[in-house]
Amino acid sequence: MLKHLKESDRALYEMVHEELARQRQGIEMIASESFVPYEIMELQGSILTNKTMEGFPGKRYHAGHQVIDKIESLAIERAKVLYQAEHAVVQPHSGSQANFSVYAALIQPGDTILGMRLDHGGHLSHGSKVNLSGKIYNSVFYGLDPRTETIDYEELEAKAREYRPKIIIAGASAYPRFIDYERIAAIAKAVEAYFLVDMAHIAGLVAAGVHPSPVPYADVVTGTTTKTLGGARGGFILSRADLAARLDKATFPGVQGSMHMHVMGAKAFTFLRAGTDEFKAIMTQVVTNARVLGEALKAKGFRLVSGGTDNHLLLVDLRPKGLTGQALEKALEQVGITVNKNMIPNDPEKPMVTSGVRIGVTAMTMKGAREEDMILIAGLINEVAEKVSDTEALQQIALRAREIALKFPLYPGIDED
Ligand code: DSN
Repeated sequence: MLKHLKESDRALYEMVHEELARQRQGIEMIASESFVPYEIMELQGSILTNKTMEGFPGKRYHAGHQVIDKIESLAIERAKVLYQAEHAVVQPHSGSQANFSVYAALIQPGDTILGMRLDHGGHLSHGSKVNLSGKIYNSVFYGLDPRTETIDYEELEAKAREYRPKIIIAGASAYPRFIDYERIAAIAKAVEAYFLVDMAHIAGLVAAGVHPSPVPYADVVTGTTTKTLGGARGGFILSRADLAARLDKATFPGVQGSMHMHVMGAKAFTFLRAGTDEFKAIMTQVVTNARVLGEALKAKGFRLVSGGTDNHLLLVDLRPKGLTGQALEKALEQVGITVNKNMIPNDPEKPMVTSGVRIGVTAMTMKGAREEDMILIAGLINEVAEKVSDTEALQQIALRAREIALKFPLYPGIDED
């Protein structure tokens, strides 16, 4: 791996190897992470990076597009087939960029958008005031029902009727439950709003058919090819055919310039792989692992926001353990278990402290972890929670965490040249 870099930039080469060792030896549980197959790294490191290209297949602003047209068309066709969508845009550099393309396509600056509160699990690009989406557009929010900690659809409807948004956004970064797309679509129709679903976190689960698809209900669906899709680092958009031209134009020249052809190649492979039985088996295991981990943590006295999970992640309320998210994240990091602190609904703590952690199982499942490993990991998380300040105990737990991580070789032999 990186044999040329090894000669020309030893310091950077060693940093990459240091990170490889961290990924191999650690228990990775950041909910937006996964481990990509070799093909993704090959494509993202390929000569495709050399080509500058703007426009769309058959209508380009640079010459030499014969092969590039074929690759982009392949990625588009595979995305459409995978999600049974009428149109796909595969140029967005990220999920956030994809969302901005949708806004640029469908609404004007100053128009109102209705999204899920960031501190209830929504995403920055859904109108947060600290994000450009909340500065350009007039953003209003819905949240969770405090009793069930699931989306408060009545509040969503009331806000939709009060503010008459031009777009209603569903989708989240830290929401462990199914979303009732049919119900939100009906609300959007009643107030004549577009319905956008950002399925970035669950795109792999949807592709595998282990999570309901928003495509039949939404006007537009955005996603990323990372996270549960486990592929290229980028975004994409799906829509009905009648919105195709507006979404294309909003992406280029509206929001982006040239596209990233090496990532485009990797996206084409991502969409192919996500349609295989092997991928479906991994996603099925992701859902099982998340459920088993959640039950095991509950048995140890942790509280899960909404009581459980339907997808790849858990939102854990640490107040019953007398801990903040910041304290547990730090202690877990010391033993090689990587999670992120996360606000829980109506969190009394500040965003850099929080009362919760978000735990995802995609990466470890892609490495090969199964139910029995989830139970062991839950046990370790509990031990850490009970000994956050006991350095000696944490050192002992770290040895056991490393043993679990090393059961699943990551990219064996990749560092041998
Ligand atoms: N939205 C961030 C996350 O969920 O971790 C990054 O994709």
